[in-house]
Amino acid sequence: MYKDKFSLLALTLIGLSLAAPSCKPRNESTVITSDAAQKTYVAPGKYDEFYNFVSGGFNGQISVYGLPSGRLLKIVPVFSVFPENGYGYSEETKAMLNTSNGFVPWDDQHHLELSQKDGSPDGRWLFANANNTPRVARINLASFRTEEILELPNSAGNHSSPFCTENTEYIVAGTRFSVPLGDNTDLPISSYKKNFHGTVSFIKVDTGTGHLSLAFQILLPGINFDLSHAGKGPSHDWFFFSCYNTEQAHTLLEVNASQRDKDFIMAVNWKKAEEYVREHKGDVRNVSYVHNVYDEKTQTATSKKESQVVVLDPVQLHDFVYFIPCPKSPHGCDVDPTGEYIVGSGKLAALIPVFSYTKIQKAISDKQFEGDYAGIPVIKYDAALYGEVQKPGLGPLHTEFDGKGNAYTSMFVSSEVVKWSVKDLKVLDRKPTFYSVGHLCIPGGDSKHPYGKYLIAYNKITKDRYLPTGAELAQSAQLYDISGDKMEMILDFPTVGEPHYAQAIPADLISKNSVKYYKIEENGNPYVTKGEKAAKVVRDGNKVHVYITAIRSHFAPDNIEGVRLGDEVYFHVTNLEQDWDIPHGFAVKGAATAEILIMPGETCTLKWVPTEAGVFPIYCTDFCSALHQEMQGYIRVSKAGANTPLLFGTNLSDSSVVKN
Ligand code: RUQ
Ligand code: CUA
Repeated sequence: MYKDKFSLLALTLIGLSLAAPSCKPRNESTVITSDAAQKTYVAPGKYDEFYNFVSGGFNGQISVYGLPSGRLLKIVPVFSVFPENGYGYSEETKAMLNTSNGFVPWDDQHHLELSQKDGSPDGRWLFANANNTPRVARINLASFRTEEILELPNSAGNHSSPFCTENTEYIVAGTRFSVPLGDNTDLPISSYKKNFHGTVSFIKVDTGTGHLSLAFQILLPGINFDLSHAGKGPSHDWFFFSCYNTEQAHTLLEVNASQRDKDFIMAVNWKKAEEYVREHKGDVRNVSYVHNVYDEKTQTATSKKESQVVVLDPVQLHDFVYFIPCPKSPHGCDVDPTGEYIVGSGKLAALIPVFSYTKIQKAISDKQFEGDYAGIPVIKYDAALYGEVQKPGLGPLHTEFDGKGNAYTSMFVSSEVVKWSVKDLKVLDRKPTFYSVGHLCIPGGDSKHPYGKYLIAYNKITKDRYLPTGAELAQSAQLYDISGDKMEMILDFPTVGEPHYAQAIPADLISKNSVKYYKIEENGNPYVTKGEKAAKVVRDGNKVHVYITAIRSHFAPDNIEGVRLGDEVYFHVTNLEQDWDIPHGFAVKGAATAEILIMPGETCTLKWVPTEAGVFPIYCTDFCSALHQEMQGYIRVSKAGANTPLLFGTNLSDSSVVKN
């Protein structure tokens, strides 16, 4: 995604061509050692050591891999409909994708963050951002399902998100685009400097349920917010955001937003902000946003419209927002495990600045400001700076940590990962990536206690790494063993979509809690059928509700008559199985939706509006038994106004007419 931007900037500013062949690292032949295969080999039937949750970028989903094997285990749909299991198509899940702009069945998913306890990932939830129509999502890691999506008002592109505080008190959401806010937003684009604003949002996470609520927003000048990370340990009360386009350009940003020598890291004291909210110092603004929650009990998502948000203005309310100059168009904003060092990665900078939390605090109390930017104090660069990593490589983007005092930064332009020591800022090692690396991930690598051991590079350009598949190639992730002094590349594995940030966690923190099936007695779906005997078809005006059960290897009923053109048919399919890994699928010919995949013990609803009279097959789509292929039936549709009697069952003879 940065390729075009970089080609121009690199030519003009770095004097280096970015045309694809030149981004090929030079020492390619030296990368693989002989025991690489052993290090990544997970024998058949054996489990991987880590789960790796990888954002899907423009596919709007999350993919789950095992490490070190790189095996794809699952795709979890979040912001995009998923015909594979009916997410966003079934009546139960449609509401998940509601927004104030209506049903938005796609998004651009960039960053993931695992929930944390005491600064370590706890395996409960995974949070995801949507970069297009501003939203955050919460995925339950027991069910691997998206349970909640919260839209963000006063935002236009939620890129700087969904990073969380040490105990998951909050996740944040900073807008990528600044836009006009308030009642009148129909304004000339050229009035950017005067009328456009940005916000960052703090979203409260309920410790018990994980439920999200928009706690407050901070009103900010019209610049772009890119990435963020929470402080930890001593810096627990603070959050750090990278900002670019402090030039406030609204056109040709690749040139116009690269004028200033430094942009900013923004430091926010969220504890202080909380105080202001508690003291009602915020402004309650009328807005409109949608909050969607999937209820495990009813197995159904509902949407709620929300209409207010508390906005804090740091120009009026002092001492909780500061800018720190950071060279040059910073992207990644990463905090080391001790919480003392904040790393800003200027995409166009020839060095990596590392800021000190202690010095920032001292600079604030000594008022070492170089002035203000739009009314917000700007701390002097030198007063906040711990030091600079000199000559790290070209195009630094993101930094992760190994918990042993080392940092690893991705270099987009020079296609490499660079390892450096946080204490003395010396470069210790560099290894090529293939090619143009974006994000990095080390298990626990942005937490207080990284697990080290592996590093994964998520590359933007694949070129010649895999068999060609037409104009679009698989994305390429690369696994490095980082347990020794020198990094060692041990595996390439293709990924789906375009991965940005990722998270990894020891497998047992999640696998031990994994749902195996849902207890049928606890099924609270209003359309459940708790046994074959209860199966029925009910007409309600032009709506026909089919209460149908699935168990190896038949549906009940599997013959249905009495539906007429003009009817809407709702197949409420209950999977009666009480065993792990026995979903049934359900599809009907000509349905303008997708299949639904029903987990054992659950009920799921497919809506079908027949478009012609005739007899239509229904069948199970998931190969569930030796007689899976026999798991089928028919539904008859008569002309509008016909008086075909309602009839349903299994083993029906010519005379078995059921009145309803
Ligand atoms: S981005 S490659 Cu996180 Cu959207 Cu940096
Ligand atoms: Cu049920 Cu195949």
